[in-house]
Amino acid sequence: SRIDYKNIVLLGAPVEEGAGRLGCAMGPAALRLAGIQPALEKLGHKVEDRGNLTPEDMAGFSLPGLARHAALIGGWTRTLERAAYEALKEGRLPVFLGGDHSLSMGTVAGAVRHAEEQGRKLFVLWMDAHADFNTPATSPSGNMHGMSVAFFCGADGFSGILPDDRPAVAPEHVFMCGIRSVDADERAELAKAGVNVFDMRFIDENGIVAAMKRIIETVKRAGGLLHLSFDTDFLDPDIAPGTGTTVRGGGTYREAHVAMEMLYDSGLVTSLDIVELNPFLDDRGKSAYLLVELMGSLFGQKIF
Ligand code: 4U7
Ligand code: MN
Ligand code: MN
Ligand code: MN
Repeated sequence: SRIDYKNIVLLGAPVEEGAGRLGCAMGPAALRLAGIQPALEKLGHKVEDRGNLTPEDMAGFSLPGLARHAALIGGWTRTLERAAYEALKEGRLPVFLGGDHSLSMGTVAGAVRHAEEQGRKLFVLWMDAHADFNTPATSPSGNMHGMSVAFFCGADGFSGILPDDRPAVAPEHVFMCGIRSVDADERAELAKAGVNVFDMRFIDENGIVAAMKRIIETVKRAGGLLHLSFDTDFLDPDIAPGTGTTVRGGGTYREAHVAMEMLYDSGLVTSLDIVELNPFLDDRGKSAYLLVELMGSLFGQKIF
């Protein structure tokens, strides 16, 4: 099936228990209130809002090690894996409205199942201050929003959430952009796995355009599909205060926009998460409005 940019579905995933503080469950409502649907429709897309999903019941489930709310996050993962897979199979471009970043455990797992079935490679662009490469064995917090990439790359320690023989994303097909906070054990695992990391220093020295060019070229050459996972805390906290784990020195307004503009021109993005917006911490909708504006650039808004 061919993904149609003009055929977008919005899927709310009001999960917040993967984060250390509550509030992300209000994210889908805030993104809708900030006008995500009309913003995309104005650009000529057909947008269907399918409302919010609910997690499968996994009551009683737990993981060895430190993984808070593993049953609930596991249930969300199963629901989201199927939702992403099915939307892609229908030939639609799913946009997941988060919700904390644990939701990407499911969305990316579903996208990789779909890609494998199509005989295509799935690439992931992870725009985030954090690498989210912890496991229940390495996590300093037990917060599962810091474990998503390890999960969908098939790391040990998550058994029982999805079948053990599920397809995994190859770590060398994961590109991280904006990284500036990595835990000690997490860093070692990340390097061992061979994930591609464009950290803030790389962006300072070479510019975000250089990073984006390399990523886009690699995906194009491989004929791959691209899942974009956009964590609000990729952005500098001065322009996006509405998130629970801010880190200074983040992406600027124009860095974020030009990255989205380049992705639109590439035509590569086939699925998307917008995550970690915490409206309870926001300043009069500032971060929600900015995210919607960035989605405009990702879906074809032109300056000139
Ligand atoms: B986010 C952290 F220890 N690494 O694992 C952890 F610093 O989705 C933060 O990127 C994770 O916002 C942040 O708890 C998860 C911490
Ligand atoms: Mn994240
Ligand atoms: Mn983050
Ligand atoms: Mn966060």
